[in-house]
Amino acid sequence: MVAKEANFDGLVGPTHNYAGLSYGNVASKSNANSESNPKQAALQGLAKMKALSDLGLAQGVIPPQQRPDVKALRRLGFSGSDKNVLESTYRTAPHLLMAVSSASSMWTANAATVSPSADTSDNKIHFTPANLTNKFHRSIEPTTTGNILRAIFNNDDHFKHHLHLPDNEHFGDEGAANHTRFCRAFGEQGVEFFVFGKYAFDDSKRKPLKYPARQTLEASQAVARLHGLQANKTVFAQQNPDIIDQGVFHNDVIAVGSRNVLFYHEQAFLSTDRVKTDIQSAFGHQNFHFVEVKTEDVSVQDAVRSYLFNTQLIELPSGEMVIIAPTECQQNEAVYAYLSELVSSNGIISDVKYFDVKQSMQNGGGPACLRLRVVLNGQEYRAVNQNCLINDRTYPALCDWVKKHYRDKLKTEDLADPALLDESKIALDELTQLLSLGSIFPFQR
Ligand code: SUG
Repeated sequence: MVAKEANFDGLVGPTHNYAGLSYGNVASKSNANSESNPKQAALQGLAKMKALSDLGLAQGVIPPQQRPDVKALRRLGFSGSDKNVLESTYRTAPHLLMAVSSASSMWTANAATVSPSADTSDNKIHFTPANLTNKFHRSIEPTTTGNILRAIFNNDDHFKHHLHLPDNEHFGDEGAANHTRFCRAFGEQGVEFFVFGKYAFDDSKRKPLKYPARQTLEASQAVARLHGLQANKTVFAQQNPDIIDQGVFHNDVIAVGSRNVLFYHEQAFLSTDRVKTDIQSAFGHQNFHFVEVKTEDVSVQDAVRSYLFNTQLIELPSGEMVIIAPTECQQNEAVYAYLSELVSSNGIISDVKYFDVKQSMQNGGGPACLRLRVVLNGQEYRAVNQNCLINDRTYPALCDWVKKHYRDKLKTEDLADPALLDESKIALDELTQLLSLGSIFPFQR
């Protein structure tokens, strides 16, 4: 088998809700306290996974984390039975209960940074879970993320797992949401492109004034070092601080790349010319396509609303490149016009396929947020836990599992219901058996 790119999507967890936890993420704030539908959210995500698998792509699934995270609340001084912990947190610090109940691990673009074996010094695939320090509700994900990745990619000959970076803003790391890889063919040495929001060590450099920059250059450099990447095949670029202040909280909200294509908004980077020169010189003399979207065609605001760039650029087995977009892109006039023109004229991207992932979108998570890309050659693919791959057997089993265990309505006040905690534990215990993952959750250890 030639090397191919697999997408590992996060399965939405049973506590999916809208708590308005992410300052700087416009959708999260504007849908705060709306009623969510966890069952629909999980089924929407699974439908996207199955569709990509049916298109001939390798597709995997990453399980949700245990929420509410009662252990995190105990660490913050709440005590007694689990029921008491939930009740007293809800009474005295409801915002904490919301934070430890978030199903945010579904956005697996933030789970880790992954470097394929063709790029690393020891020819293994390297994984570094993201520490997600900028948001408390996400900072409780990385340890379990590491356990989950080790259970899915469980083979020391092929996979190298690192500990997440030190839990400090200085090394704020949001994983693959700010990382893209370019290559001629997936199995060949590629160029790894890291986009950061600010310098951790130099206050004289520009940074956003209103919203936080979640990724630092220091963090990106550390990940590149850990993965043993070659300096002349690694590019670091600063995100435009002005667009972070307009709600572009990760680079994958304003740019997406694959193979020899970078699709991006003209305002995405602080210095676009420099980005283009650096990528082209690292890529070498082969053809590289910079597909730049002008503000007059699509404003930053429309890009943020529709998630035009939080799309997946996938390569079908026929070699065609296709965009996987959320239906919000169809509903936005400027964006739909742009995409229709793009596929009819540009010759690089041949089609757009639209998916309804609205439950996730309302928290600021589009199709690209929901997936972690892992390039795998034949041996590596066979070394992956095969029960975590989506196919005609696992897909219906996972849909049945969701239908059996998930609620179809959830308000933030329901998070204090001890029955939700029990339901989630029972569901996750069954899921780990379905996916043959062993004991990965704290309640199983
Ligand atoms: O970290 N939203 C997530 C969305 C992550 C999207 N990921 C990428 N762009 N790769 C975040 O801001 C909102 C949760 C809430 O408000 O209930 C949230 O965590």
